[in-house]
Order: sequence, then C-alpha cells, then structure tokens
Amino acid sequence: MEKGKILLAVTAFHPQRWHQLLAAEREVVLEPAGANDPSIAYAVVWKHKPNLLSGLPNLRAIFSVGAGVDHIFADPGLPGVPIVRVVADNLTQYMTEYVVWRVLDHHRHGMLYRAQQPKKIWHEPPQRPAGDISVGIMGLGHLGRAAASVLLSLGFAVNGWSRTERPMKGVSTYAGEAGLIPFLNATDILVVLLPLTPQTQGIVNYGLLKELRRRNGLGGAVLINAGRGRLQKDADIVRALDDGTLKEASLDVFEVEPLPKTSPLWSHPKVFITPHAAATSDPAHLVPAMLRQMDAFERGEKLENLVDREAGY
Ligand code: NDP
Ligand code: OXD
Repeated sequence: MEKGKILLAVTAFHPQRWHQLLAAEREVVLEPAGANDPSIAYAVVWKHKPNLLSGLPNLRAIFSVGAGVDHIFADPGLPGVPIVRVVADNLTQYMTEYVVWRVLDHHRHGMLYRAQQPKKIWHEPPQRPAGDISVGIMGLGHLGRAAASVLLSLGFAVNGWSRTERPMKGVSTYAGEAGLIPFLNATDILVVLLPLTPQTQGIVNYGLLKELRRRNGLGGAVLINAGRGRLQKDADIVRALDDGTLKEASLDVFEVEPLPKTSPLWSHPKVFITPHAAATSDPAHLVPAMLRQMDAFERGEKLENLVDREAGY
C-alpha cells in the first residue's frame, strides 16, 4: 500500500505542533484545504467540523488525538472507516496523577485547610486511615485501572464499575446496570472516568449522587469527574453540594467548555476546578505512535486501539 497523505483537523492541543511532527514523515494537508482530496488516506482530528470527512473518497482511517472519541461521533457524516483512539503511557500517567492528587486532597482535608489559612485558623479535623475510605471508579478502562492500582498501593479501598465484567485484583468490581447501585452504595469518593456515549450522557445526576455512601471520616461523599462534562448535570452537582448530598467536588470537565463565567460552580466554596487539563495529549509522545500505526497498516498489519463503533467508545 502506498504512503498515504494526512488531513489534519485539530481545533485545540496546539495544531501547529501536530502539523510539524506529522509533516516530518508524511505529506499533511490542513483542513479545509483537503476536504475532497482523493489522495488523503488518514484524518487526524480533534473536534473537526461536521461532514468534513464525508468527501474523502479514499480515507483509510481516522485518528483521534485524544482518548475520548465523542467528538468524532458528533459528526453526522462520519465515514465508516476504522477509528483509532489514544492509549498511551504518558496520558495514562497524567490521569493517574490527577486522580491521586484529587483523592488525596479531599481525603487530607485540603479544601478545609485552604479556607482556614487566610483566616489564620489553627484547627485539625480527625485523621482517618486511607483504608476507611472507598474510592469508586466509574469506568474501569485503561485510565481507570491505572488510577485504581496506585490508589490500592496507597491503602484505599477501591471499587470499579464497567459496562462488562472487568475483574481486577484487590478491587471490588461491579458491572452494568445491575451493578450500579451496589457500586455507588459502597463508594465514598466517586471518580468518573467514563466515555461519553448515548448510554452514559447525564449519568452523574442528583439521583445517582444520592446513592453514594456517607459513613466515613471525610464527613460526606465526594465527586471527582475527569471523564466528560456531559456525563454530569452541572445544576444537579450544585444542588447536591448545597444540600449536603455531596461534601465536595473536583471537576475537570463541564457540560459547556470553557465553563461559562456565569456558572455558580466557579465560586462555589466546595468545588475545585481545572480547565479540562487532567491529562493533555502531547504530540511529541503521540505522533510517533500514530505514524508507526500508519506504516504498519500499509504493510498489511492491524490497527491497534480501535474504537468499537457499536459501543461508541
Ligand atoms: P476505556 O475505553 O479504556 O475505558 C472506558 C471504561 O468505561 C470501560 O471500563 C468501559 O467498560 C466503561 N464504560 C463505557 N460505557 C459504559 C457504560 N454504559 N456503563 C458502564 N461502564 C461503561 O477509556 P479510557 O480509560 O482510555 O478513557 C476514559 C475516558 O476518559 C475517555 O473516554 C475520555 O472521555 C476521558 N478522558 C479525559 C481526559 C481529560 O483530560 N479530562 C483525558 C483523557 C481521557 P468496559 O470495560 O466494559 O468496556
Ligand atoms: C481526551 C481528552 O479525551 O483530553 O484525551 O479529553
């Protein structure tokens, strides 16, 4: 198979760096220039314009520059070619750092101490062992499992919820709709690392948060969402924080991004916000893997990290 040209349609993540690195090995066309170009074999995308890819007659595969692919499925004119997503050690490491950072901060009363400091308050709440707290990870995939294993090594009790059964040593695992309530009932700190699909959209709502366990030294249940914003209902999180259903939340993702300045989440004293920065795609790490996959595909080998179109992730 001949060396295929790339259409690059990346609307964040510093497109020029992706361009530079991809162009060192292959011919790259920047959208919208190549929208009908028969010589384009691959599209490298992040939030590309709808119907951009439908005019490419010889497209062989679509590469997402992120782990999530909801941005690709948002295209109503999506061609039926294979979709490759990111599974990479450095992205996994970033996400593990984020999850462990946020879990430890809530566990060690970070929010309380940050509020006390400007008021010069010298007060220590009771300390509890990590083993008294159970962290429940919704989405026990590549990112969820990596975070789970570090949390286990720190002594936390860890639960995991997935669509299909995903046994993991040391983790209490639950699957599917039948497993959801038992999973929540056994979880103090909920970490959301699900993909956004028609099945998961809006899943993190008030009713779900009500099911979390609250018998722990944290003084309440905690939500950490680093999956996707539209998994959650922002207004339900505010309600849950205000009525004590949730003690605190760390949110990296939001229904609308950037988070509108009018959102009450910005100034909520129980919320810690990061700007969709839990695990950023680094072209220096990811482009070599993409180019290797294209070369291998042209030698007749299989593509790796393929998205399951039916499951939607
Ligand atoms: P994976 O595909 O490896 O794992 C997804 C997990 O979610 C799997 O365990 C899967 O179940 C589970 N799942 C999917 N649908 C359902 C469902 N309906 N019910 C229950 N469980 C479900 O994805 P990754 O771990 O690589 O990434 C997860 C998500 O993290 C991405 O889709 C992306 O949205 C987000 N992300 C966010 C970043 C950020 O910076 N904030 C950075 C990178 C990713 P099963 O195991 O049975 O398939
Ligand atoms: C991703 C992201 O999906 O950065 O990789 O959100």
